[in-house]
Amino acid sequence: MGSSVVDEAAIKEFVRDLQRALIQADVNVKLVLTVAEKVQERALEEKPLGGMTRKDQIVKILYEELDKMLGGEMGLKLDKGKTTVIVMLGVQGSGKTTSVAKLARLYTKRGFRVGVVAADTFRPGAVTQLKTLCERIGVDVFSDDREDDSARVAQAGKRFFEGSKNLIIVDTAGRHKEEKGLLDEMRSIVAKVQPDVNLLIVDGTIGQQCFNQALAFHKTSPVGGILVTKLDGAAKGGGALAAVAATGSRIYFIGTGERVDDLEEFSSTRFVGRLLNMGDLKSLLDMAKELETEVDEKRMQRMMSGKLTMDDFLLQFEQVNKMGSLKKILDMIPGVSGSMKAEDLEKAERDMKNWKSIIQSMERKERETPEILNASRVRRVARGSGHSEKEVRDLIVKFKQTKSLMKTSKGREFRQLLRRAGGGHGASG
Ligand SMILES: Nc1nc2c(ncn2[C@@H]2O[C@H](COP(=O)(O)OP(=O)(O)OP(=O)(O)O)[C@@H](O)[C@H]2O)c(=O)[nH]1
Ligand SMILES: [Mg+2]
Repeated sequence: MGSSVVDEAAIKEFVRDLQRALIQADVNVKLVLTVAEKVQERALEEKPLGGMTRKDQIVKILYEELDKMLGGEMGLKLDKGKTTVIVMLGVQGSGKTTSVAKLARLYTKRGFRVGVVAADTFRPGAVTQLKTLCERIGVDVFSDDREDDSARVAQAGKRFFEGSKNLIIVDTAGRHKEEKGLLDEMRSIVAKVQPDVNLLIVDGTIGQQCFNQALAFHKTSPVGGILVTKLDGAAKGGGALAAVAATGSRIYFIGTGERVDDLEEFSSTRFVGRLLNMGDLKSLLDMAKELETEVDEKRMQRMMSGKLTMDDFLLQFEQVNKMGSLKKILDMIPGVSGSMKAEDLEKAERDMKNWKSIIQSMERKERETPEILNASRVRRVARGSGHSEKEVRDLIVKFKQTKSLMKTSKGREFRQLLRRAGGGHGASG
C-alpha cells in the first residue's frame, strides 16, 4: 500500500516536471494540460517495463501521446507519375521563399523535375530573391514582372510547367497592407491553381501566435501540411503544435538554417526530444521496444515449456487478431482446422470475444493454473461472465489442446507464426 502511494506521488511529480518543460517550450497551455492529464492517467495504470525507470516510462507515454497528436512520422509522399502543385502559405518573414528553394533542392535530389513559380508580386525584390536562390541550385523559375495579379501569375506558372515538371512550387507573398488582404489573395491563388498541398510555413520561434495564424490561413485555404522554420536556434518549436491543433495537419519538414540544404524531414522523436530538452528520444524508445520484446520472449519461453496460462492464451490470440492473420493461426489449432470459411472466421472472432469475458471472470489463481477449475469454479465463472457452463468447459478444452500442441512440432510452427504476428508491436502499442 505504502509504496503505491509513493509511486503515485512520484508519477505526479514527474508529470508536473514534463508539463513545465512543455510550457517552457512554448506549447499551448491548454494542450499541455490535456496531454498531461492523459499521461498521468496512463502512467498510473500501466506498469513500467522491467528495467525501465518510472521517469523513462512517463517520457515514453508522453512521447506516444504527442506523437499521436502530431500524426506520426509519415513523410510527405509525392508521386513522380503525376504533377503535384504545392502552394506556400505563411506570414511575412516566416521563411516561405527560403523554404521553396529548400524543397526544390530536396526533391530535385530525389529525382523530381521541379519548377518554381514566383507569385509574390507584392514585395519588391521578392522575385529576385527567389531567382537568386533557385539559380544556385539549378531550378527553373517562372515569373512575370508585367503582371501584378499574383493569382494570374500563379496560374500562368502552373500552365507553363505542366507537362514538363512533376513538382510545381508556388511562392507567395507574406506582406500586405492588412491581414485580410493577404488571406483574400491566398484564397484566389488557391482557387486558380487548385494545389494538391497548401503548405503552411510557420516560424518556429513565434510561439503562441501560431494558433491564430494557422487557423486564419486554414479557414481560407485548407492547410494540408506544415513546415516549421528556424529550429536551428534556441527555439523549441512548441508553438508549432498549436498550428497542428488548429489545422489538423501534420508537420512534414523542419527548417534548420538559412542555407538551402538546411531542411530536415520531420521526426517526432527528435521534435518531442527537443521540446523536452532531452535530445533525440529514439534511443529511449528503442530501449522500450527491446524491453517489450524481452517480456514477450519470456512469455514465449514459458509457453514453449508447456506452461501456458489463460492470460497468455488470450493475449496471443488478441495480438494475432490485431494482425488480421487469425485465419492462419486458427487453421493450425486442433478442432478448428480444416478449410475456414468467412462465417467460420466470424464465429472464431465471436468465440474469442466470449473467451475474453470468460477469462476475465476467472480469479487470478484460475488464470494461472487453469487445472484447478473444477465444477463449482466453472459454475461461478459461467455465472460471473454471463455464459453457459458448457461454453466455459469448451474454452478449457481448447486451452488444454493448445497447451499440449505447444510442445509438438506443429506447436513450433504455431509459435513462429505467433511471434511473427506479435513481433514489432512497437511503441505505439
Ligand atoms: N536561421 C534560420 N533562418 C531562416 C530559416 N528559414 C528562413 N530563414 C530566414 O528568415 C528570413 C525570412 O525568410 P524568407 O524566406 O524571405 O521569408 P518569407 O516568408 O518568404 O518572407 P516574405 O517574402 O517577406 O513574406 C530570411 O533571412 C531567411 O534567411 C531557418 O530555417 N533558419
Ligand atoms: Mg518571400
